[in-house]
Amino acid sequence: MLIKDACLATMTEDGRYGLIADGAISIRDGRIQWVGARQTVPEYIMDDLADGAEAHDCGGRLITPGLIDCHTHIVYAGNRAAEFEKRLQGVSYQAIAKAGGGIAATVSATRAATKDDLIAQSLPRLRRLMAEGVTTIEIKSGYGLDTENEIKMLGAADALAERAGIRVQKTFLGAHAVPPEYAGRQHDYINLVCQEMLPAAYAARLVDAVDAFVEGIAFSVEQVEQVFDAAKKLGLPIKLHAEQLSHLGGAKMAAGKGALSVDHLEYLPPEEVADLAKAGTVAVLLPGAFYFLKETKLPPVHALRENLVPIAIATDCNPGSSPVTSLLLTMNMACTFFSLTPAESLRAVTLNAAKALGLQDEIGSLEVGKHADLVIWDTNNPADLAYNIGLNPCHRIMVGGKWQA
Ligand code: DI6
Ligand code: FE
Repeated sequence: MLIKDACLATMTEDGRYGLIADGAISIRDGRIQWVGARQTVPEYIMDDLADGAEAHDCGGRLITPGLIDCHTHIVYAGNRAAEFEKRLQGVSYQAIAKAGGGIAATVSATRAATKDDLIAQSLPRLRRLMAEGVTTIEIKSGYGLDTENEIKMLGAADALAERAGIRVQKTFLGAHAVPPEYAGRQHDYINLVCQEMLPAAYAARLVDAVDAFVEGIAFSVEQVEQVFDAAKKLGLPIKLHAEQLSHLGGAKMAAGKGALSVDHLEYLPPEEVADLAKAGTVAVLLPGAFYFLKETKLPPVHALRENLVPIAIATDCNPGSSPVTSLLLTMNMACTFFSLTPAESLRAVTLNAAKALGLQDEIGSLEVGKHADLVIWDTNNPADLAYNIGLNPCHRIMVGGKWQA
C-alpha cells in the first residue's frame, strides 16, 4: 500500500517533528517499507502500484506515528468518585489510603469482578484512547494483589488487545500496595510477590515488564529491590513508580538496576537526574495525576532536558489519581504544567514512550522496518495536537498495516 499526499511528522529528529511536507509511505507485510518525499518514491514501489497495490490519498493531512500510552492502569472495576468528593473537602490522597480506601477500594471491586466484567468495564476507556490515535498501550496489573486476581487482570489486558485491535504491553505491578489480608506483614507479602505471584504470571506468559511503587503508602526501596531481583532472574525489564508524593530514592535505585523508566518524579531532586542519564532510563511524566491530585511540586524538567534524559508522558489512567482517557489532553497538560514544547510532547507519546517500553526498534517513529502504526489527522500542523483542548482531529488510525475502525 502507498499512502501519499501527506505531511509526515516522522519523529526521527531530536527536539523536532522531522517533517516531510509532501510525503509518502509504502507499507508491506504490516511494516514500513519506504518513507520519504513523494517525488523520490522509488521505481520498484511505482511498479507495485501499477501491479495493483492499494494507493491512499491523504489530501495533505498530517501523519504521525501511532500514539503510545506507556503508563496506564486501565483495567479495573468500579470507580472512586466518592473519594474525589472527599478529597475536594480537604482529605488527602494519603489519608484516604491509610484509612483503607484508595487503591484498596479498587482492589475489592476488582477482586469481585469476573474477567469478563473487567473487559466490559475497561473497553470503553480503551476505545476512547484509540479514538484519539493511541495504537499501543501499556496496561499494569496491581488491583488484584494475589496470584489469581493479578492473572485475571493481565488476562483481561490480553483479551482487550485482541478485541480492540491495539498493541498491548502487560506490566506486572504486584508490589502496588499491601493487600488487606497482609496488613502489618509487608515483608511476607513481598516474599509472596517474588516467590509465587510473579513466577505464576510469568509462566502464564502475561508479563512483559515488572513495575512497583516506592512510597510511604506503599513499599520501601529495599523491598522493591527484592522484587526487581526476582524480575531480573526471569530476564524481565523493570520500571518504577517513584518520587510521586515524597523523595525516597526509588528512582536512583531503579536507574542503578537499569530500569527502562521511572515514572511520576515530582519529588526527584535535580541532582539525581544524572543517574537516569547514565542508565539510559526514560523519565515518564504523568500530568493527569499531577492535575487530579492538585500537586504543586513540579518534576525537574529543566534538569532532565539538560542531561538529555528522554521524557515520555502518559495518561496514568486509573480510578484514583488520574481518571484520564485522553492522551491529547495529557499532551496539552504537559505543555501548560511542565513547560514541554508541543514537539517535545509529541515525542513524549511516540519515540520516547516506545523507549519507556523497550520497543524503540519496533514502534514510535515513521522509519523503514518499523511496524506500520500511524495516525492520519485532520490538520497539517503537528502543534495542533497539543494545542486544542477537547477537539479531536484524529481522522483514521492504522495498526500493523491494518486500518482500525
Ligand atoms: N500511582 C498512581 O498514580 C496510581 N498508582 C500509583 O502507584 C494510582 C493508583 C490508584 O490510586 O488507584
Ligand atoms: Fe501509575
